[in-house]
Amino acid sequence: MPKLNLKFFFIKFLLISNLSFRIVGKLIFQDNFDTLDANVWLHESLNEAHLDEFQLYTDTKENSYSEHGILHIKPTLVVNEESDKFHPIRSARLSTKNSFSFTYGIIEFRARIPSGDWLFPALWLMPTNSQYGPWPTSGEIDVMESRGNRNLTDTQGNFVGVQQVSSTLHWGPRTDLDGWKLSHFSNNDNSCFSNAFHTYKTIWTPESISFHVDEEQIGITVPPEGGYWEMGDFNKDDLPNPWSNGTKSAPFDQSFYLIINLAVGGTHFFSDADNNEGGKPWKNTSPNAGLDFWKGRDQWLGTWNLATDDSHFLIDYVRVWDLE
Ligand SMILES: *[C@@H]1O[C@H](CO)[C@@H](O)[C@H](O)[C@H]1NC(C)=O
Ligand SMILES: CC(=O)N[C@H]1CO[C@H](CO)[C@@H](O)[C@@H]1O
Repeated sequence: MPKLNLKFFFIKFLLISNLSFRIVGKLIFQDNFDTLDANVWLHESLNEAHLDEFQLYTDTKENSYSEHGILHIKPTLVVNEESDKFHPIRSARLSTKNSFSFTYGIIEFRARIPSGDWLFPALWLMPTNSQYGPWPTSGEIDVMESRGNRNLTDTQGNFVGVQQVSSTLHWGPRTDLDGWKLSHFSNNDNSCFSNAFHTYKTIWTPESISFHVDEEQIGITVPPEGGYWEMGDFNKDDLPNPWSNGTKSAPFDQSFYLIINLAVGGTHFFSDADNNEGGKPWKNTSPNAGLDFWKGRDQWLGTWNLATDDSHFLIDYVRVWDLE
């Protein structure tokens, strides 16, 4: 839970919820996916930061295409190969890195998440210029992340698969000093986010960043006057403040771009401590997690209904408005 003074939080909340009626400005970006426009969406390939995941990203129509106004990101299997550093899945990651970036605004995606064990869909934003330094110093805004497992529970017994979506900000002066836990919010619904389209919205202003699912606010982060440096209590770490020249919303006072992707597994996002019906075929400490995952496919392949679009990440639209 964010360490916020409650009174301060409520006053801010009232101000901001009031404000949000007035702040919607012009629509500055819209894609309804009548086509998948290669001038807008860059197909990103694997980058170093995601080598631990089990997919490679392609730009082929097999893994991403638009159909009846819906963008499909479809995971496929690589069946004719098996090696230690194996990535057995193909998928897609699309971004507006080369076409559209913005600072502050309202971002709304309408999407249906996929179901199938270990599928990991995400709608998020990354910094265009990483002005404050490498990840996570320049920030990351995760509008929505989820897990495709139908029966995955955490150590407290809460469903953390398709019954849950979460939103997170990543920020910190060093990789091992990421304050994300203070700005992480999840929302559970036992009717499952994979059964229908939902809207995922982020309201990003100089004062706060709030996350909304179907118009309901699931969380808000309001940096104090000392900004994210103060919020993360990083003074004690004896490091220079990388955001000292920024505003109190730094690193979230710079330009960001949109990303839509469907990842699979990996050694960071699925806890070994969680309980999955069917088990988990790899350990996050395994040096060959991708191969372990593939060898254990009897445990998960049956949960991907490959004859239907259940395993596809479906996106109806993306819209961004600036602030008034
Ligand atoms: C802030 O700006 C000053 C003057 O341009 C510069 O010397 C300093 O390195 C900057 N600090 C950071 C953390 O970027
Ligand atoms: C054991 C168990 O709870 N199985 C459930 C897994 O999830 C599906 C879909 O929600 C249910 O139909 C099963 O009963």
